[in-house]
Amino acid sequence: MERDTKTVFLFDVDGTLTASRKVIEPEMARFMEDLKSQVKVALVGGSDLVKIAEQLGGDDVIHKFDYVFAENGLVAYKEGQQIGQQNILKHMGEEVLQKVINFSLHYMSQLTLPAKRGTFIEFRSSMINICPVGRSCSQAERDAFAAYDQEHQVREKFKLALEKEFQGAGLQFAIGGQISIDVFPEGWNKTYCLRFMENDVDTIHFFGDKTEKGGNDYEIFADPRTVGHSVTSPEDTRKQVTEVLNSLKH
Ligand code: M1P
Repeated sequence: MERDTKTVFLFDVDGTLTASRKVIEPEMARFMEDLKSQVKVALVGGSDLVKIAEQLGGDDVIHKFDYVFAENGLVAYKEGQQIGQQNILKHMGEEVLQKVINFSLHYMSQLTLPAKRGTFIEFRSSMINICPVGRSCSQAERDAFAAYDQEHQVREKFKLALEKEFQGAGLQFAIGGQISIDVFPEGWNKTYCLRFMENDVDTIHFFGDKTEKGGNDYEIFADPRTVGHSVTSPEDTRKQVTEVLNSLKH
């Protein structure tokens, strides 16, 4: 089949192309290479570009995909060239951001968890990532927090407290991965990246695992500009992509 450049397959990273924060499996990497010979392929992750590159084959990641959108697309690359960069500090101002950071540090200081390590707040170019266990935790501590969180809804309760405290402040709070909450201005969710593709292609197929309300794939999955596909694992992604490809050939 001739490459269909009017169709893009857009993928979330964690839980969709890779296991959470893990490196892409060789089989999945080969599958994506083959897919790129048939349609355009794109990535959209909540993580920053450094983390996305770690998971998807190093600095070359911006050349392996037609589009790479880090931090929900607030940091955007097309065909290896940077085409967008936003700044939360300029957008929200120091005062609001400090209130969020102070409130979060205070809230987290009252939590007792299986483990607490370091880097409870990570300041990124377009979002703040808040992490009760601390981003410097080990893989075992990450897994222990994830299990504890499932049982005790630590992040869900924290997110509700943030939403109550910052009602009307123009901020959005999203549970993306396993151990943290992303904070960004309203509208800076994954739908932000669509502006960079919608004039280039006719159809955007989106594949993500956190597509339920409150998950960080929800808005883009439900957006009228995409055809949304909810997946449960990288294996399920391959299965669903193959089904969509087959339907395009008929
Ligand atoms: O899946 C995307 C998320 O990946 C990480 O989440 P966690 O460390 O909680 O598993 C973070 O980079 C987060 O910002 C991002 O949304």
